[in-house]
Amino acid sequence: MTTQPDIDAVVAGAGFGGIYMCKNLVAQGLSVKVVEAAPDVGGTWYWNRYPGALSDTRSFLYRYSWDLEDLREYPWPREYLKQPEILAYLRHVVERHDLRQYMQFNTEMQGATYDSDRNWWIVSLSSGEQLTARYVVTAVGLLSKINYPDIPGLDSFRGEMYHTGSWPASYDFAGKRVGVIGNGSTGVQLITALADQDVKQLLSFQRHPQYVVPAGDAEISSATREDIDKHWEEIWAEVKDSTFGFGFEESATPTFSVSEEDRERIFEDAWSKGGGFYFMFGTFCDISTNEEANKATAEFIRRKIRQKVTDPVKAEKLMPYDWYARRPLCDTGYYEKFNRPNVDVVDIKTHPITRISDKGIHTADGVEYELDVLIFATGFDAVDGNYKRMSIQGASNETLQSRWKEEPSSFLGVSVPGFPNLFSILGPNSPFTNLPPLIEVQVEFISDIIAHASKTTPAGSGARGPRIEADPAALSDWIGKCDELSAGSLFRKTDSWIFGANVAGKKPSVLFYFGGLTMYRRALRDIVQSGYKEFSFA
Ligand code: FAD
Ligand code: NA7
Repeated sequence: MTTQPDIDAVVAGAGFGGIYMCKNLVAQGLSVKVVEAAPDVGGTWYWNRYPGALSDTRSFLYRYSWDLEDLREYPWPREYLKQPEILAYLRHVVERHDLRQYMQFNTEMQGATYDSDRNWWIVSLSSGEQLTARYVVTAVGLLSKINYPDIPGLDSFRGEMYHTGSWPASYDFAGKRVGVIGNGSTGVQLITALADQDVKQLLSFQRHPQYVVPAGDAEISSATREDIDKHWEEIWAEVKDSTFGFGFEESATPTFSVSEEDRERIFEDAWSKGGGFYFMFGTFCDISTNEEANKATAEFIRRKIRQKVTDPVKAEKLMPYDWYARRPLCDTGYYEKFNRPNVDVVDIKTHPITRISDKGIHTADGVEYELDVLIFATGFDAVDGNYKRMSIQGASNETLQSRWKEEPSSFLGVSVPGFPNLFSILGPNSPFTNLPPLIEVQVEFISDIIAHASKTTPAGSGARGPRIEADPAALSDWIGKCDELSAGSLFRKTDSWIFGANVAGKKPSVLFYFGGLTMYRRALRDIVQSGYKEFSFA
């Protein structure tokens, strides 16, 4: 009987997570195969090539922290990175560390079955191959499985139709009537960019208006760059010791502890400095938890919208009145684009879309909007979306998909009891933060636990290798913590992908840990220092 699997580890996904996971496991001496559904590396940034696609984490923090020489040398000319720049950066990392040799593209992991007798996973790939692997790491992304709304008549549209999360290599909208459904982070970026292209008409079909603050994008001066280059170690230490990892100190000041005058000044300062997370969490500490604080902040933003949009009818349509409690957004001139005569907003909350015809969109007030191009900026089946496409069968023959049907959950976002030697990056109940530093923390935790298990497996029992499994009680505790930490948040009262409340038929649940990066890292450190007592190493 064969006693060794074909390979030590299969990693699914070649975005930020999969690339670093591959690098670390190879460095530990493991044999690794990364399988990626796309034709190349990049993950999110391979697929989301829509015009205006931008990271809204500042450039210096949307990268890996572990290569100091590269941090000092790699160029980033502006405060924010555009999609092609992030894709180029990830390709550069893969080339620099010679990781492409471990990667197989155009290949999806379709499923995996745990073989308890041999303690390995039998991994099925879309290429038709089956591989046995001691470890499987899913780095399949949390904003990756695209969400297409199920609107009657969708297939009858005769114009061009696109989803932002699967954008074509080339397009030409000059002189065309373009409709965009969706105005989340993606829709805001896309609309801002398309308005500058020579489109005949641009209509935003908008259900909920959003609160959008300026990003504060600008060129990076050589003095700023030099200063950052001198202080990388301190910068990363501070980032990893913060709540959101966005490079600012979260405010500890309650909104109503200052005078109205001071409040206005603090908001104005943040508005001119820019940044979505900064505006929500760097100004005051209770905007996402205190209803009155939230209302005061929302009113400030509405005043700004009124000032920016000259047509009062358009301005009113763009004005949000629900909680300011979705992922904070920032822009590079979104509202101003609606001052153009060929850019308008259609309020589909008041008059919902009834159907799509061969010519365009019909709304409940009987209007037909004729379009040449229809774009869905309708987001993602977040966090567990990509897992629904796979069948992962664990130690007791139960599948992860059936376990997660009611409520996707995982211990620390990385491990699920009953699924030994399977690890996820950004799995359910991961912290809600800037993601590259979090991905690093999770990758390093996974690498370390694998190294620890290999060291502690007694000689002679090595043929079956280590079997690492999270304790069910530890998972229950973690779910309880996630529930508790989000209980007072207005985010939880507001429908969005953060609580799985954006996809028809998906049951909303607590998908994130709201304790922040520093508390999360502390929790991981305690686990490591206790000798991983929340895990069994059978
Ligand atoms: P991804 O980059 O999503 O990569 C997952 C990969 O797995 C994909 O390439 C996919 O093809 C592949 N895959 C999926 N299923 C399978 C399978 N079964 N088999 C093989 N391969 C599979 N985060 C921030 O922190 N800051 C930002 O400013 C920010 N901006 C964003 C803007 C946009 C438009 C989007 C969509 C996301 C943004 N994010 C941002 C989130 C972003 O997804 C993460 O920052 C990061 O890219 C996640 O990396 P990842 O490797 O975990 O997953
Ligand atoms: P989001 O933030 O989920 O936004 C999706 C948008 O699409 C939002 O405006 C939705 O309206 C709209 N939507 C979704 N389904 C429909 C239907 N059926 N009809 C009309 N409108 C619809 O996704 P994004 O891609 O913008 O951003 C996701 C994250 O990626 C972002 O936070 C960054 O982290 C990167 P709604 O507001 O729900 O009424």
